[in-house]
Amino acid sequence: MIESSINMNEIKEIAESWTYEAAAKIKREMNESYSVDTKADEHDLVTEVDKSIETFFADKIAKQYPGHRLMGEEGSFKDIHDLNGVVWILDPIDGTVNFVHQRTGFAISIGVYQNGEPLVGIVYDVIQDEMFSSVKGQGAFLNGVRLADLYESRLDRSLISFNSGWVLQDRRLEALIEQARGMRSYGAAALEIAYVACGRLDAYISFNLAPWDIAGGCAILREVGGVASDYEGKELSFMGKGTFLAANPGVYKEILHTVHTS
Ligand code: 2AM
Ligand code: CA
Ligand code: CA
Ligand code: CA
Repeated sequence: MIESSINMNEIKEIAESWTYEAAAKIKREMNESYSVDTKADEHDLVTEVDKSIETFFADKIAKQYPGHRLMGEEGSFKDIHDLNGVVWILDPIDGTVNFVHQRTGFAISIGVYQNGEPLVGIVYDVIQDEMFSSVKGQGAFLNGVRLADLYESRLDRSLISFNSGWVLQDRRLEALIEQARGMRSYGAAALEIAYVACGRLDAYISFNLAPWDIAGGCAILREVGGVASDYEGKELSFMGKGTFLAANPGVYKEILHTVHTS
């Protein structure tokens, strides 16, 4: 498929409208009783709602774009072994622990990628009604208002976010805690990347993220000049799990320097 045959603006408009529809469905379903299961361990939850939202998008995409493929967290990823053509990388609910325990602080995340390159990004905070979106080469938006390009900030003036548990795994994070202005933790990777894009955070770090956690946020971040890679500075593959660093461009350089010297 050649890129000129793809209408990125149409994809963004349609993805946004499906996302609003899916969000209304989540809000209805969260007020009814739904089953909650654990996946790998007690930290890792999945609900009936996660699955029903993935099915909602699978049906919509198959009907509207039969040539596109879906890589979703709740099962559809199993059929995807490469990023050839157009792939919708979906997290139906990012921040499921927040969804179950806090009933806020979760998002729908979509990255529409063509041959591994981001075309469209969507990260929607369902309860706060904040729609972060982007189209390749056309900028990123929060509720339709264009986000400013990130200027190069400094680590000593930065807010950094990661799950506090990661400190137990990688003591190099202690140096960052010392050097940053402050730490935050939201428990929803897609939102935390979107927050880096809009300047609420200057960096977000994780040691175990999948493509659907990061695809939407990375598409958005790129449009404002933010940087994302794995924690050692290597390029992301969007196939398989790994470490992750998203940051303001100035802070990114300082974090990688700290990682490699501590
Ligand atoms: P999820 O809610 O879609 O599972 C929590 O800090 C963040 O990391 C969330 O974005 C969560 O996504 C993601 N995450 C990825 N893998 C995880 C895992 N094995 N257990 C818990 N959260 C995970
Ligand atoms: Ca999950
Ligand atoms: Ca996720
Ligand atoms: Ca999820």
